[in-house]
Parts: sequence; structure tokens; C-alpha cells
Amino acid sequence: CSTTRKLNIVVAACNNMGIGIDGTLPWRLKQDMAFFRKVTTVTKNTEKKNMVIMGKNTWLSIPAKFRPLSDRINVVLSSQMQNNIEGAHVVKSFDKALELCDSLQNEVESVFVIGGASVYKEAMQRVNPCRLYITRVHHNFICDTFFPAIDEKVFVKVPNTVDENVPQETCEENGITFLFEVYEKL
Ligand code: FOL
Repeated sequence: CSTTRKLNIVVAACNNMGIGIDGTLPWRLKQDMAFFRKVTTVTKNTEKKNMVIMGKNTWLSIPAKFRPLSDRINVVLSSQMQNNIEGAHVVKSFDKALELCDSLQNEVESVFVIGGASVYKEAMQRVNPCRLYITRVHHNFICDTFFPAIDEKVFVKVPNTVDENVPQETCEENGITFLFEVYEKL
């Protein structure tokens, strides 16, 4: 049910925990985007799909050709927007998103929270168990949106081997290095 379901948070953040600028990502990292696509899409049960929960600005930040995110159940949080986005469910609260998940129970394998800042914050503050997939981008990008502070007394770093989709090695693209980490809150 909605208080016991595990929430999987996926984010890429740079040195200052920046995640966005002017409604878009501060970087273009193909290997990280490939990881995002894989970890949010792959299911053990091929009959099921994962759900991606995002805020309205994150929805708008996804290039039109990639929206809705394919092979995933797209849920957009918005109090304003009409329920007329092609290919996505629109709900007015995080609770309503998880209620929708419950109502589709047999169809949904895992729930992924994909941003932005306020949606990440709400997910991390909930009582639900949580897994955080964070890509650490080793660069000082100018950002206007930031990931909430990770309380390492609550979120404990776990080995990347908990999920076979998470690369072990440091990556590099056009002079920017980044690596993948996983944290869990029980
Ligand atoms: N987590 C991580 N690790 N990296 C990110 O870039 C990221 N981005 C968001 C949330 N969590 C993240 C939100 N922003 C797409 C675009 C922006 C976005 C999330 C997804 C997107 O277009 N995804 C396509 C793949 C596009 C491609 O291959 O270039 C998808 O199918 O997932």
C-alpha cells in the first residue's frame, strides 16, 4: 500500500548538489541518461511496467520526442494542469500518485521518483522505505535547482551490486567524470 511501497529516487547532481538550470539539465551525459532509461524501464516481471512520478516542470523539461517516457507509466504532479496530457496521468498530490499506483497494483512493478527538487524532497520525507540512485557529477555547473540534503544517518550508502543495472566504474564524457551511488532508507 502507499505507506509501505518502496520509493526509488533517481537523480544526477553535481558538486554543489545542483540538478537543473533554466528548466533543463545543466549537462548532457549520454552514459548517465542511458543508465536513467535502463534503471527506470527494466522490470523483472515482463508483464509489468514501472511508474515514473515527476513534477510538471520535470515533465516539461523532457524533450517532446521522449515524452511520455516510453515503456513506463508516466505520472505528473500538478495542481494546475488539466488532466489532458497525452500519455501521462496527472494527479494533484504525491498521495494521489501512490493511490493511483495502488489502483493499478498488478500492473506496476517499481515506483521511480524522477524530480524535481520539491518532489524529491517530499519523497525523501515520507515514511516509505526508499532507495536513492544518485549520479555524482564531478563538476561545478551553474544551477538554479538543487537536490535536498541527504541525511547520511537516515540514508545509508550500499554497494552498487544491489542492482545489476548500476555501473561500478567511474565514467567520463567530454572531460567531466561521474560515478553512480546507491543509498537506502529502511
Ligand atoms: N537521473 C539521472 N541519473 N540522470 C538524469 O539526467 C535525470 N534526469 C531526470 C531525472 N532523474 C535523472 C529528469 N530529466 C529524460 C530527459 C530529462 C530528464 C529525464 C529523462 C529523457 O529524455 N529520457 C529518455 C532518454 C533520452 C535519451 O536517450 O537521450 C528516456 O527514455 O528515459
